[in-house]
Amino acid sequence: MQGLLMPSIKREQLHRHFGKWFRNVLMKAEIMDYRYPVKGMAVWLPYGFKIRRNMLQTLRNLLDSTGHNEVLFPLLIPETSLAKESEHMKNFEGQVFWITRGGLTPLDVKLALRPTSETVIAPMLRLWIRSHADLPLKMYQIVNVFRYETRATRPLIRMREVDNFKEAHTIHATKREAEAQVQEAIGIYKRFFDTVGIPYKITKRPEWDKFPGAEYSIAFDQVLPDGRTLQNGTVHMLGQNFAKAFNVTYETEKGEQEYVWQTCYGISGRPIVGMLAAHGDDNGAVLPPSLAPIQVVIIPIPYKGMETQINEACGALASDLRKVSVTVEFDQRGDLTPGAKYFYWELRGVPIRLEIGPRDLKENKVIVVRRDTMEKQACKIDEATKMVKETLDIMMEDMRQRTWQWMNEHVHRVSSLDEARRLLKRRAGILEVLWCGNAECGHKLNQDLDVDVLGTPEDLKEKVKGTCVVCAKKAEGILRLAVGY
Ligand code: 5CA
Ligand code: ZN
Repeated sequence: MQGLLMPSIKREQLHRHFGKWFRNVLMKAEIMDYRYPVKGMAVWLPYGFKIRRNMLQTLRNLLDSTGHNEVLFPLLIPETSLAKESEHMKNFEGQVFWITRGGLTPLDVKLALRPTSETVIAPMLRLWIRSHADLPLKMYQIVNVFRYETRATRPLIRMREVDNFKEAHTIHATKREAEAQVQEAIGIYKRFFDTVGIPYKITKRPEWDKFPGAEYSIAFDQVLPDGRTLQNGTVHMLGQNFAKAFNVTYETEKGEQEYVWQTCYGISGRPIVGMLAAHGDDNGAVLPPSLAPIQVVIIPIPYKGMETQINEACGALASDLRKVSVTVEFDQRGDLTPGAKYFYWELRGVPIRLEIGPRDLKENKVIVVRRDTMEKQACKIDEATKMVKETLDIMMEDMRQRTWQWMNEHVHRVSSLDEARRLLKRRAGILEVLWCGNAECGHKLNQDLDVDVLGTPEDLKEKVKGTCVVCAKKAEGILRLAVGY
């Protein structure tokens, strides 16, 4: 794959040209090749695949440790199932890839490639659930889903084949338990985003923008460097809508039949965008140590007559680091200068670079370079493992703090439409306005400001005082607005 990546790479500016920067990094850092001949579908490259796997494993661990069981349902949905819940069908019908033939034979019942899996799971719940003793059921699957998106497709952000879709589905006896599950899911996602160093605002989507078939939807949004927001994941309260459509009931302790209550929550590959955007710089990716496939790269600085000694010192250091579970790459490529190697690994965002040259070796030293700040420090070779471990921890914490600070600086409370317009013009991020609670005023904001209505804060407990920014009636709460992806 060498042809893709070497060496005359034009650097792109993260903040001025985020879109270009992002595509450049995806390709040049060997994360994803988006040139596949079907729109909205892409190829994971080796380095990207490792990042993807680490991210996926992080979430899998969180779900496993909170009582979710991993399962795998089929890809195809008979039209009769997809059509059962009317809101769901209304919304997804136009977004579905349909299979109408098996070979040359037309199918009696059209089959949909799953756009998500509520209607895949529901018919099975009917078979599995008898009584309250069978509940709760908490499961998840990691699959590809297909959506014939009509808005502009973009790598990872808006795919038509959404791969590594991590969807959880839970079934409960009571509304209270389902509500509690929504809260647990929010907690799990917070931990997930914290672990991978992605900041978020948690917002309840407005009534008119909830997941089709849900009672309400809660989303995690992040401000990207271009001021637009990215929805990195959502948690939905499904209520009894699907249970009623599919007639999924259970017998209560009193012997009565009741419909079950459901929740679902999902995260796609989008957080990889979020992670790259949150930490990257003009030199490329900066990966958080928690996700980096390679945490440390060791680069020998060759010197005539000392090659063997330098390589031996580097090799010994690599094996010491591996012993303490640090992932290391010892870059021994003979055809590249140290400078070319720096460039190569910087682009890929490897958190720490270690260099050993002739003078360092004489002084028993190693040079430690942090990717996030590019700070250089010398350290004794026999203290290097300790230093690396500590630096990885410090970096993780620093990166998390910087990105949260940046995000918080891009959330603005505004009190007039003029102010909102001004801020939107300079792509300032998320705006918070006072709102009367009426959908009409929400739609008006959407139209007049050409902005998306994210919804009402779930992460703020604040009694508001004042008037609606649109109609000047008494405000009932805050509404968040942003230009979304
Ligand atoms: N069944 C529910 C929970 S799994 C569901 O499908 N929810 S969703 O439609 O909101 O999708 C979950 C998350 O997937 C979204 O929050 C968004 O971050 C991501 N997502 C949705 N559509 C796409 C797409 N076309 N490409 C990439 N990511 C997507
Ligand atoms: Zn109003």
